[in-house]
Amino acid sequence: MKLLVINGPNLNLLGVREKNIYGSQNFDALIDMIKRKCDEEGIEVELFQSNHEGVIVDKIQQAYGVFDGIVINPAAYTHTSVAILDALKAVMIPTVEVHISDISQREEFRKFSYVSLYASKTIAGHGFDGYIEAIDWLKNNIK
Ligand code: CA2
Repeated sequence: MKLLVINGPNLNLLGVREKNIYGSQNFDALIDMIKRKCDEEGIEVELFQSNHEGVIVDKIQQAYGVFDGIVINPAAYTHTSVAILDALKAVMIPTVEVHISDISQREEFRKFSYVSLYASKTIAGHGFDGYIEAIDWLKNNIK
């Protein structure tokens, strides 16, 4: 199984500020944790982070026919991007959406997710563990 893990804008700054919301571990720790998990499970994984909406759209388009599943934390684009939603709908790759924080308990503008209109599952508020849960879900549910 081949998974693509996409992280959106500013997630590369994890552990720098807002530690009360996103925890104190940095982005490298997140990447290491995901790589270790996929290694243990015998899953091939590519990790991708971008601060640019169109670059994320390009990456999703290029995933067609290459990846069996996508784990995506679209970060701020969660709440704004019809383009990312449309790209996911176009490639039709099984997708799990992850948020480190519980977006349902934060500001009003974070409560709506465009990506959740396509994602098979949304995991929010479980910290970094949400990515592990997403990988497990895809492993157990991809035919
Ligand atoms: O909870 C999540 O994972 C989010 O996707 C994180 C995004 C936020 O815009 C979403 O509403 C929820 C923010 C990503 C990183 O933001 C940082 C802000 C300050 C310092 C470090 C990271």
